Amino acid sequence: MAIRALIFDVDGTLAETEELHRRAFNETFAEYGLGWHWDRALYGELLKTTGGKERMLAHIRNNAPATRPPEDAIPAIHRRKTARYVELVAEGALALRPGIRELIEDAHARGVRLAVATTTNLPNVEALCRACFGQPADAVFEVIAAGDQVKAKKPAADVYELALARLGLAAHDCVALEDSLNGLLSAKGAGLRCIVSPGPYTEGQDFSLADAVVRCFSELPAIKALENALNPDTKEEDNGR
Ligand code: XBP
Ligand code: MG
Repeated sequence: MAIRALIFDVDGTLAETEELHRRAFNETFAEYGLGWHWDRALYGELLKTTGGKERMLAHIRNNAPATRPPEDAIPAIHRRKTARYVELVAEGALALRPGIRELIEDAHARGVRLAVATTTNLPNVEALCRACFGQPADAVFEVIAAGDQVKAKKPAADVYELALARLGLAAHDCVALEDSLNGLLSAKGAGLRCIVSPGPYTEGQDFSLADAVVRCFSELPAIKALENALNPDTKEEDNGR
């Protein structure tokens, strides 16, 4: 089945962003005097909850921190965190994961359409594209399904279903690229083939539902390589090139 579109996850897939998100969260918590500090271990746990606002609520409900802002203050705190994250991204703190740029360029060259399906929000996607591609997000991706545009975040299928609807394509025409179990479940829930490349926070999760798992996206620098990864039995014999 020819691939008509690639649908990329953002955090952990386009770039390893979670350490920068964690820094933006912690700096914002300090600004608000919450006395919260999410270290790597705690953040790794909290990442099981997708969405920054939902993650803060999960921290309050599951870890009962000494200081608990009223739940209706969470959106404002998250807006401040987003503003801080956008500043950090604009300072050049992020790099695309190896292979992502080459794959996107090859897709553009071959007329394979490009979309995003992410839990993070639009300002964060825009900041990453400007910093890492030197272009606005809509110059790189035809469709961007993000954050609060859907009621249920990953692992629910909503955000991938939204991307498919906006592309006007069926799931079998597209391939999702992900880094996490939540993302994989979301893509599979929408009926998509999904290739996973785990990152530092998602290593060791159960990717048995993935159509392919690669150590690094640099193994997929072109559409042909991606097709081979999805159909290993039909892989063209390598004629020694
Ligand atoms: C990963 C997420 C996001 C980010 C933080 O999104 O779950 O919540 O961790 O971004 P993706 P926000 O689907 O791209 O892997 O604070 O904007 O939610
Ligand atoms: Mg991700």
